[in-house]
Amino acid sequence: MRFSFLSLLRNAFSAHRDWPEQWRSPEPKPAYDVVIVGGGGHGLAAAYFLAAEFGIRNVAVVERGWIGGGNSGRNTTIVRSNYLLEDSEALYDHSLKIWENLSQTLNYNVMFSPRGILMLAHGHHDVQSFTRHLHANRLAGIDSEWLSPEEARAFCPGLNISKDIRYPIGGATLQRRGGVARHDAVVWGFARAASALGVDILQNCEVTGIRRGPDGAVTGLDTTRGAIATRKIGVSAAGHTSVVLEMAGLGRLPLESTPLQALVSEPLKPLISCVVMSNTIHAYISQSDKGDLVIGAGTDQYVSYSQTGGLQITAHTLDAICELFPHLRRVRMMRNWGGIVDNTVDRSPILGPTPVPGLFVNCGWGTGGFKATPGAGHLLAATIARGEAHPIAAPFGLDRFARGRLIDEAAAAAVAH
Ligand code: FAD
Ligand code: PYC
Repeated sequence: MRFSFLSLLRNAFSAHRDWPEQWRSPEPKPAYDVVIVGGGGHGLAAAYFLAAEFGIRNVAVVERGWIGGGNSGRNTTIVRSNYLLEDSEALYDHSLKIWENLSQTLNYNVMFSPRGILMLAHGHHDVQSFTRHLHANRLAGIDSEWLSPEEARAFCPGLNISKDIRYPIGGATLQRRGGVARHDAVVWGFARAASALGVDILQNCEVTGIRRGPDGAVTGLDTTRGAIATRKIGVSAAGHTSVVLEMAGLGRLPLESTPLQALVSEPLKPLISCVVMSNTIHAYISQSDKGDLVIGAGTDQYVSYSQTGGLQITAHTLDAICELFPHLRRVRMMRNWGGIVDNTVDRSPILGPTPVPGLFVNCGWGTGGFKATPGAGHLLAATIARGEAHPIAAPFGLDRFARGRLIDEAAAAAVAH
């Protein structure tokens, strides 16, 4: 069923009660050509592109809970591509270009809103580091502008540019093509489009084991809904990736899983029309279309699988937000939550084949993988279909840790670290 003006009108006459289910919920088949572990945005996008672009439709996505119940449904939805190094610029801009037409591609409104990302520089060191990013971005053809404090305030009215605060603003970079999207809609849009192409989405289906044959190659998976045979597995399990890959005997991965928190306020009239991020004081804010202020914090500084996190982290973030936007001091917060993010030492993802034949991985997106959802899914699909890393993904292989060829994006990703 395609969404169109006519179908919306027709369904309006039955108070929208007659829409068919958006994706199928089949029983698992005994075997698939490819199984994707993890029904977040990345896993569903990979399954969609396998079917849509590479003609591989006998695919299952196995999700231990419900689709989008992990970080895909818990993040603050910031989308941008203003990273420092060429490999990362190519990776994140590949994704941003897909975002720009994603609603049309999926025939599903993912509410991508390129409202501009303002990244605040506090102090001399920040100004130097941000201008270095800006020049690197422009050399790579990625849009970035420098704004003085006054220009930043004109772009984002209400921003406190007083010199008398703890971290005065020395300027800001602006990526106009960056913005936000509706996280649930991204998950649902990919699920619906993948299911329509024949992909089986298996919820409440936890992977408990990965089977390998005498030659070491994968032969299938054990799940809480039975065994599934397959020769190709793509793992896109975010904070649980190391746990899943250990099932294939891959040993310890260079990943640390930590909680990352966010919170939302009561709904307000339109107040903040762009996204504002401050790496230095670990705070970022935007306003959802419902009117809630969406606020994010830094990671909790300990390894944990708790999806809550420590209250002192959010208190610290609210201190920063109140300093940047003093008129928000009396706004009430409605709820906060956490997700488990998988951080690598260089704050860049891991995407590619593994030493186990037939086993592919997409992880390590840490605090910054929402923006990469369509791009990472596309690159994982291409890598699985061809059996070797897509050229854009190639620098991000697991082997870079052994070779010492790290892609250090700590500064570009640092808002939440
Ligand atoms: P997930 O959505 O977590 O999906 C992984 C899935 O794997 C989960 O649904 C999980 O249940 C499933 N799984 C795990 N183990 C198993 C198993 N054994 N069997 C079957 N299934 C399993 N990124 C940005 O770019 N911008 C932001 O503004 C941003 N803000 C963030 C704010 C917060 C609070 C958090 C927590 C993260 C934020 N991120 C942001 C990061 C971003 O959310 C993630 O990098 C991204 O969503 C990862 O998507 P995913 O599909 O890989 O993971
Ligand atoms: O990667 O842009 C980002 C981000 C913002 C908030 C959390 N991650």
